[in-house]
Amino acid sequence: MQEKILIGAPVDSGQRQPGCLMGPAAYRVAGIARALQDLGHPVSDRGDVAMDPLPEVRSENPAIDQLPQTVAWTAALSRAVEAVLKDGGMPITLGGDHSLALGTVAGAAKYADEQGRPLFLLWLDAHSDFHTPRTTTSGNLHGTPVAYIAGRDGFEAFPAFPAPLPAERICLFGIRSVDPAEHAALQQHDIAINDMRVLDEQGIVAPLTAFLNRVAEAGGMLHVSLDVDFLDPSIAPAVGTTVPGGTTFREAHLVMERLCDSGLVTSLDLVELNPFLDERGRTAKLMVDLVASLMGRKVFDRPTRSYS
Ligand code: 6HN
Ligand code: MN
Ligand code: MN
Ligand code: MN
Repeated sequence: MQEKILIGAPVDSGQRQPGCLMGPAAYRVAGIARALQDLGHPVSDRGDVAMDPLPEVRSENPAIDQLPQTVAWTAALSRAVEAVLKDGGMPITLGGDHSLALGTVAGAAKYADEQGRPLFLLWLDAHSDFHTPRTTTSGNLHGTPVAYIAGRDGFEAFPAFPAPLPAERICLFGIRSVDPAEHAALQQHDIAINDMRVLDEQGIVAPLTAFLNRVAEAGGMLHVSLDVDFLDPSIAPAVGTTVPGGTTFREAHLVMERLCDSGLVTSLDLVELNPFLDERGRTAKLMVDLVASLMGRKVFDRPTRSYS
């Protein structure tokens, strides 16, 4: 089986609430390596990535927080993810706030480009993260990676994104909090937005299957970015940006089970876990269990016999 390679990304420059830098340690304590090994996967842990030296960059937007740090993380994490893919492994980045995806997806995009394969992105999140450094009012750069990946203007301080993903290769899933500037920009793009209403009305399976079929038909690589706040706060309290009305325990597991069956996932981010806000590690443990579902843990091999 393909090696699963853990990359610690103690990033917390993308938002202002301290604690995300403890995320990688919490995943290790919650037993992520062991959970994968128990499923038969070879696992190696490359330890925590270090930030690059701080570049001299600035933004015209006075609200922006910690731009040099975020640019420095972007460069370092892009290299780390690309290196794992080149080694034939599947990178699992343990965050760290969501600004780390500026780097991880850039690394995956660079590798996909070299392979001549299209990269697709599944964004599991309460938020659309479609601000640019120019439009963000909070100044928190964790709200920007999808815009960077889609090639929006405003990221001049960052390394150029290898080959921006066209809208039809991006799928937002679980969305229920979109700022006005993001909303306006999303209306100009054809990005699939499976907000919570879509999931309530159609369920998880139909919209997810439609996207996965596109990935499969294109022979694509698939990067999955899982934000803790994709989950309902009642089951996943350890995140600084909780939004009510998130996915349930079973909905989230079903997404992971379907992703597992598809065999399409080539890289994964686990982001926004803030262990300082957790209750006895329950959110960290849930995230590890979701990864286990994605990697093949199931009660029964399908099809199961059901009784009616
Ligand atoms: N996340 N739209 C809000 C902002 O501050 O720009 C929230 C961003 C949340 C970021 O989900 O990773
Ligand atoms: Mn911080
Ligand atoms: Mn996010
Ligand atoms: Mn979010």
